[in-house]
Parts: sequence; structure tokens; C-alpha cells
Amino acid sequence: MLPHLIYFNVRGRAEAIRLILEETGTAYTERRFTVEEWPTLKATLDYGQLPVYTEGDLVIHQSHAICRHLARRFNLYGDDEADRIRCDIVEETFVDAQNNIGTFFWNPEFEKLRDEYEHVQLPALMTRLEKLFLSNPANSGYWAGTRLSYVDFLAWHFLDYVRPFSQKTLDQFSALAAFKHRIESRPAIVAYLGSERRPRTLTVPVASCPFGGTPETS
Ligand SMILES: N[C@@H](CCC(=O)N[C@@H](CS)C(=O)NCC(=O)O)C(=O)O
Repeated sequence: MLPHLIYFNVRGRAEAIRLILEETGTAYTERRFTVEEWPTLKATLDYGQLPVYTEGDLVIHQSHAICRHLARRFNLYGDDEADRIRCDIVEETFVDAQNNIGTFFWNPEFEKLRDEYEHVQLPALMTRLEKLFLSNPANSGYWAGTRLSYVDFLAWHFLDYVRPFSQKTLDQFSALAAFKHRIESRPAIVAYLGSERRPRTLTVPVASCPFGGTPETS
């Protein structure tokens, strides 16, 4: 049975998983639930949250546990313990970064706060991220070690989450922008981004935020 991913029809917490599966050329199937279907499904799940990933009898919930499983399976977790520690640090950093922008997107006062977030909080966050990126001792153009690892997809997803909100902030961080371009130029990622498989919507509907529930048109 092919690996199977269950989530909503949005990028959200499943997107890094999809990117890893796509990059590794893994055939997989998906079931994408609507928000309306969710309460019925929720009642059937052991942990009551998505994403859930299955591989035969193996069932994994928690998006980052799924990413790390795939990283171990596809040798995308660095070459030694130092690389793996760096992967873990980068991963946790992007959990925080994603929570940061997520909290802002979900804030009922989104419109009132957007200027301050765009001009103060987001640049401060991006400055810290760029510093971490540039501190990779291997200086490889990836976030950890000398080659691609799963955390590159967590990082790419975060940067792509920032894009519709503030492309101009992304443009101010040249090393991060170059990294983003490097990942989205990989043949398997180019193919995925241009395919019907890529959900068009960032996240589930959020009352106050224009990016929730609204498909990207470009
Ligand atoms: N730490 C979990 C969080 C999972 C999570 O919050 N999933 C959300 C969707 S992004 C969910 O299932 N929300 C519906 C609910 O909790 O009822 C992970 O990374 O997988």
C-alpha cells in the first residue's frame, strides 16, 4: 500500500511532508477533508488532529514526527550527529517562526496589526532566521550540513508562507531569498509546484485573515 497522507485541502502543516515526498519521488496518496467533514473525522482519530500519515501498518500523527520519519527513511537528516543537532535546532526554530506568523494570521485584529507586524516583528524574526542560516559551518546554501535535509523544506514552507503577506520583506533578506529560489528550482519541486497536487490555499478559513480559505490565483 502506498504511503497515505490525511489532511485538509490546504498547505498548512502537511506541506513540508508533501514536499519531502515529492522531492524523494515517493508515490503517495492523499485524502483531503473539508472543514465541514472535520468533526465527524475527528471523532474517529486516536489523537483528534491532522495531519495523519500511514505507511502500511505504521500510523504517525504529529507533522514533525512524520517529517523526521521521512528524513530517516530517505537519508535527509544530515551525515553525523553535529548535522542532526543542527537539523533539530533549525526545526524547532521554524516551529517557533511558524507559530509566530500563525498567531498573527489568526489574530482577530489582523488588519489593525498588519503594519506593525510587517515592519517591526517580521523583519526582526527574519533577521534571526537569516543569521541562523548563515551560521551553518558548512556554508552549503542549505540549513544543515553540506547537503539537502528535511529542514530545508520546513524553512522553504515558512518563507513561502510569508510570501503572499509580504514579498517585499522576503526580498530584503537576500540569503533567505536565494535559498528559497534554490529549493523551488529543484526539478521535483518545480514539477510539484506547477501541478494540481499542490493545494492552492495556504490555510483553513480564518475570519480575520485574507490568506485563510482563499486560493492563490498566481
Ligand atoms: N502539533 C501538531 C498540531 C496538529 C494540529 O493542530 N492540527 C490542526 C490542523 S493544522 C487540527 O487538526 N486542528 C483541528 C482540531 O484540533 O480539531 C502537528 O504538528 O501535527
